[in-house]
Amino acid sequence: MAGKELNIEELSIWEDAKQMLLKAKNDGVETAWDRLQQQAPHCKFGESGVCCRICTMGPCRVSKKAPRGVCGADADVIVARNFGRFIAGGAAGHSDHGRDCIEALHAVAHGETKDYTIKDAEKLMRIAKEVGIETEGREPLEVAKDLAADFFENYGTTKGEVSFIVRVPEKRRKIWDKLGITPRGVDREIAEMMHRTHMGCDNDAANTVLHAARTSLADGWAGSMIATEVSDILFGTPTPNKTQVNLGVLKEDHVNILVHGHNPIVSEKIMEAVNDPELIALAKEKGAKGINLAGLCCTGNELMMRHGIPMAGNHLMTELAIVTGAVELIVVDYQCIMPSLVQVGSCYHTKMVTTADKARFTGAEHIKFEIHNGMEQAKKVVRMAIERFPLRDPARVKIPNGPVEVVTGFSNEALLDALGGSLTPLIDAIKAGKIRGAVAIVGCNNPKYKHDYCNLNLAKELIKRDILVIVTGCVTVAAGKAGLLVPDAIDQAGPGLKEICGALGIPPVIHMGSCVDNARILQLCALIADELGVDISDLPVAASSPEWYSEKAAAIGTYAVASGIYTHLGHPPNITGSEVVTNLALSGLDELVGACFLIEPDPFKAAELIDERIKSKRLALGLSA
Ligand code: XCC
Ligand code: SF4
Repeated sequence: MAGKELNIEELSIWEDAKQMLLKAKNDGVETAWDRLQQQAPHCKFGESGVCCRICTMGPCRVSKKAPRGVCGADADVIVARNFGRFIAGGAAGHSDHGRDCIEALHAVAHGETKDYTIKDAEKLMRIAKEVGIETEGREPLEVAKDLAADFFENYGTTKGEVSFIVRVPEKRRKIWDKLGITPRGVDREIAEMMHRTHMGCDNDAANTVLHAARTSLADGWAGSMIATEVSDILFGTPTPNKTQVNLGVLKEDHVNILVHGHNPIVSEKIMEAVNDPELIALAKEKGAKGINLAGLCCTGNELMMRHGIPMAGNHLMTELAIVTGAVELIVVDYQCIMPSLVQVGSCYHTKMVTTADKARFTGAEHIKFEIHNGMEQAKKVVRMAIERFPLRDPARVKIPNGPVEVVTGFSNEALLDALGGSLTPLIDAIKAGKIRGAVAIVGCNNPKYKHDYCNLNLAKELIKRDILVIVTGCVTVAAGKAGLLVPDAIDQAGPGLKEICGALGIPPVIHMGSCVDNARILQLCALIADELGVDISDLPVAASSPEWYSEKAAAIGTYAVASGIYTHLGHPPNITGSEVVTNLALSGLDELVGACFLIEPDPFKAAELIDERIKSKRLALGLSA
């Protein structure tokens, strides 16, 4: 191992993380923080986006001395192409997840599975109607067939534009049409991005960036939005419920199973299987008091939103959860799953199980989940976990104590309910300046930051300023661990936000779900804009991903900006090698789509700058600052 000894105090703000980092060190377990040190300093060409590997005349790394690649591409073209493919990767991740949800809906509608059903028929009918499907006097399953077919079409090109374009405010649609960035089909935009960035195609950086915007919009307003809506139809629309977060949710005397990944299709069945009386009896036979299920990352968010399953941690806690020595099995589907989990697991008795053919891990056991066998496979996985309980070494178990309470489950439907059925109370509070604006803090962890320092401090600073905070993805756990996801947290909010949230009995930081559920926030912004008769870019709102790491997070940030939402990132994507692309991101897009990116690693400064933006939007609407 290279480099100097890591100072654990500096790595995370959390007690549970620090305890496990110390234990990892003593147990000889390597973590992401160790490997980051081995990788540093990072390659400057890669970091600034000027390394091109798109053909074998290269690879080319451009510099002052050699300003063009072999084909003649300059830094702007190379950076734009790399960025375009980065966005395509993220959009593909969310959207392919959405496709898996449609396949499940299709199978249910056509009677091809008994393992999945429609849990929210009311929502099914509502969504079908919204996208123009006849619902009058029809059976839900018949409507579901048509809805699945319609959603499948969103991936191709048959329709010219994606179905949820109906949700986009009129003014926004005009901007997209004028720029030629109205998303047509999910797969089409992604494939076109791959085509454009092949050698010898789109060699105009700004033009490539605009298609990146279009690709990201196909993610936000189709791939992710479909994933969210279909998941609600199949598994229920979330309503507020209470649960707990941090590593303390693991139980020393129980079989502990972790679900990790993104799509609720696997985790929902695991949740049912851990409640199977036969399996619970088997767990007791093996000496455990019962079976305990906890979530990680976005699949954890999905289960927490809908069912109040506790969350053990976010992205940087995934390795550390295994270091407790108390996890019998971790079952994953796809995305954000560190390959290192296999190695960490092998240092203890922890089994890793993969479930998707598109995400296999060497060294893990593969139990393939299909729509027709989800329940059977889930029981197999849970049984396997139980069998491993006797292999646990009690001497190597350490579970940090003191899980923290959270309130979760704020779908837009639930939020409307909490508001008494209409957006009016929220809009009135915004107009009166009691809630000055809203900011969605979303996304990941990244070991380049002190774990959750920026996620948490930005949330705290914003609520102090009477700005409502919405969280999804890995930021959820940060807010939750700090006690911000409970109604009592209004004590940390400014007077206006305190008054409104207090009256409604909701926390000042609202949990809206997983990363695909950022589509809920898009929809909410569109509803508010429509209600006020303005564009999304006129609203006193912003988005932020302080500690982001993934291609998916970049796609989210880009669709937020293209939808008119000013977006803060803690650090830039790998684009700084191009002036054209950097200037577009930081200001040029503001003129084109009414929003741009802000880059600021310091959460306190970021809060200040976001607040400035909200002030200017409020003043432009004729409201008090
Ligand atoms: Fe992944 Fe979605 Fe990021 Fe967390 S927030 S690290 S993308 S799990 Ni989506
Ligand atoms: Fe080099 Fe051009 Fe090939 Fe990229 S596409 S590797 S810049 S020759």
